[in-house]
Amino acid sequence: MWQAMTSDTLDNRQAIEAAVVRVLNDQPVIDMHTHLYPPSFGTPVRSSAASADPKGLMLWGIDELLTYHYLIAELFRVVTPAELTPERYYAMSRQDQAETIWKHLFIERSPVSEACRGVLTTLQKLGLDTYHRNLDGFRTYFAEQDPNKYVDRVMALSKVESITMTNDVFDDNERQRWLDDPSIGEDPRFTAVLRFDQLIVDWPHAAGRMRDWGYDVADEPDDKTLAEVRRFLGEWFERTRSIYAAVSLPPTWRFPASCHGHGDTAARAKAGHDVLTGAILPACADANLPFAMMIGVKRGVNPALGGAGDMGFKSDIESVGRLCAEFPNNRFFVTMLARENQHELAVMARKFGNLMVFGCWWFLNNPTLIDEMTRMRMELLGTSFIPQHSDARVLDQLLYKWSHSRRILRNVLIDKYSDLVDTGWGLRVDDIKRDVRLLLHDNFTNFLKG
Ligand code: HDL
Ligand code: ZN
Repeated sequence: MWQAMTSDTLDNRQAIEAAVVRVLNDQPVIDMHTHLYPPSFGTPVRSSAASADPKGLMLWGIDELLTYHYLIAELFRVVTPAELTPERYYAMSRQDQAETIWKHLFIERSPVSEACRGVLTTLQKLGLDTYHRNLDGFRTYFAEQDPNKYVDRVMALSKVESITMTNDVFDDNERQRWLDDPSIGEDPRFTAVLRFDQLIVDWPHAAGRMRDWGYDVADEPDDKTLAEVRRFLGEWFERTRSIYAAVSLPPTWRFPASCHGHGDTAARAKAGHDVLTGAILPACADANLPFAMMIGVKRGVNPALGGAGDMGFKSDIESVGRLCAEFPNNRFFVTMLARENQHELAVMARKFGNLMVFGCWWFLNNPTLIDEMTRMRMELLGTSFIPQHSDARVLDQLLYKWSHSRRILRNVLIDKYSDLVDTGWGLRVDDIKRDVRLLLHDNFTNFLKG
């Protein structure tokens, strides 16, 4: 007996659109990859309610928004070396850096890039007047904010239920904070992810650091070394209460190992391979943690730009498939940085249930590509993928990154549900609620549980 169609059956585009808009606006999202921190990690931002910690990790407010490394890259497209060099820029105060970017990218040119538009969306969502372009007026607002209350406000406005951090154990500043204060990560609004790129991409350097920390590891990863890496990871998984583990990998990464290319050696690539297979994946399996691989980044393509100098290149999807096949007891979050990898990544996810595709990463986090990727993924994977993460580095960016992405997801869903209804399918509001909760929340939490 066909289930009776309730009154909330949606049989036309207008009804579908209204339902999708309402459901998307109501569904909180878990942001599964950010570079955000709670106030417990200190903030370099001065305000009426908090003293500034120059090496603090919680970034927020107009000067941090304007000096986001995406905008630094765009600044150096429009100034000549005679006007400003990256060296002179980085020697400026944060406020002077922000004013320089505001002048060149917002006042002297229209802020039409996604990163520029994002600053203005953020200010607008906070109820500030972007029409009069008054930078000092923005500063007055932010100077009055209490960082802790501001976290709540931004999360409520952006409908972000939980913020997932990136906790790089090889970052001395961050690592020492965890060692100095075991409770530092206890803010219930944030969860931790242990990040350790160097274990795979630069094992000799990682081994040296681990020896400094008291771990008995060799430059050649023998069995004792692999056991020590598993101990190291287990201790830091526990200390941070990480919900998954993560690395970013260069476009030359291969599995099984081969030389990573320029500046790498076959020995170093093999060491990374052995640490991955002999320590990282067993440690993740022991802790029932998924392993996230963000593949395709080449660091320092233009070293002068600092954090703005990285680039993405096409990477090897076959290596991802081989890893998923050889480690069926591990679960893998994967995102890739090249547009050219997106279709084959989605097809590879059709082959492996332990592969969860996520996000429109970094140079893909632009409306045109988010739309293209989300449509393609839905046509290949249905609702079994995680469409987006923010990658936010500045707290307030949640306001624009999520509003821009929800709008695109809305357009995709309206089209896909309209195609569905055109087949005579009886679509209900509850169907949309279930699907949107999967895309923004449950696909992530279910994959964490395994
Ligand atoms: O490695 C990463 O996690 C990347 O997201 C980088 O942090 C990058 O600089 C970034 O912020 N992308 O949005
Ligand atoms: Zn990131």
